[in-house]
Amino acid sequence: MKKFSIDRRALLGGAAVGAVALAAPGIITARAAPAKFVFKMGHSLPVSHVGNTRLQEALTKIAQLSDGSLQIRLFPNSQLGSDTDMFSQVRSGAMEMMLLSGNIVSVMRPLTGLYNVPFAFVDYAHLWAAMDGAMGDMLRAQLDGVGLHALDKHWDNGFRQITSSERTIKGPDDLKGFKIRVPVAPIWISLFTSLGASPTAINWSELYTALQTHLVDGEENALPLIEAGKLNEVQKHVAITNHMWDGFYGVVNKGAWEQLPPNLRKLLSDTINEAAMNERRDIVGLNTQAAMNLKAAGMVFNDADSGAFRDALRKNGFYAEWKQKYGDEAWTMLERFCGKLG
Ligand code: X2X
Repeated sequence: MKKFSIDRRALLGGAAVGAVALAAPGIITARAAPAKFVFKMGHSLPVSHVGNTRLQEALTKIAQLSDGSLQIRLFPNSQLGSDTDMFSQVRSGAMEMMLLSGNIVSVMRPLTGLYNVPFAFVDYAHLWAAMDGAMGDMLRAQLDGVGLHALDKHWDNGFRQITSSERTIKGPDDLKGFKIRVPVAPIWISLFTSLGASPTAINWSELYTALQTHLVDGEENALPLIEAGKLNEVQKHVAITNHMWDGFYGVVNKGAWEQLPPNLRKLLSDTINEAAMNERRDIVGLNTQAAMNLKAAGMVFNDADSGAFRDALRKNGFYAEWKQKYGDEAWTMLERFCGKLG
């Protein structure tokens, strides 16, 4: 009988190969290669974003270290659909893994976006203490309820800034009537409505076009993503507000996770968590670099009065409303890491 062998290079090159080899009848013997797992992983970040490059590195490493047993094909840039579409695919098992923003999953499990409370976190030291500690554990446990296994280390999207085509935004008054795109998440709509703006929820994958056609006049995102998404082509001003931090959960469909033997689970978690830690470091440096690049590309930056925004939110009852929505236990947990809000 013809000896069954696996060409490792072929395996690394094409995810379908493993599946084909397994499916070929009558050639699996006791000495055959181990079972193959071929997963799909999606996210909405542009190909050039460091979240994508760090993830691709990790997935290549997983394929190599598992000798081709676990191959995860990466689909960046919303190739498999918008964040909202991918969220339902990873829950159903149509794809196995995703970098999932808290804002997307907060529609079903509000607590997962607890870190999005505006002006809660002012620096990374407090933020990572929360996300790598008891608060992060509390939030990750929520994902179990939507059929997902959450990896331990959150990925950094960054502190968010407001961009606009025409307005210079310095304080709350400048937001009056401002047509701003926000992610599909209740707390964003509530935030900008309470400040007198006119928010529209749109997925990231539709954002460039929404700005280009002036469906909206502005948006808010972290500088590295503003740059990678080339939003400078359709926006002029950047107001440094740091109004909110945002990140991504690394998630695996629970059924797919449970299918994996313990050694592959460990390899997957360790490698992707390590990549997340590298990506966090990259983002810090990129924040400065992206500001320089965006200025060189013609964007005009101004500092905004974060204190004035925060005062406005205190006065208009925003914090009181969200404290009630999240509940005392979650709010106390948040304040344990970021200090008294509201
Ligand atoms: O949709 C956005 O703005 C993004 C990509 O930054 C997220 O938070 C999902």
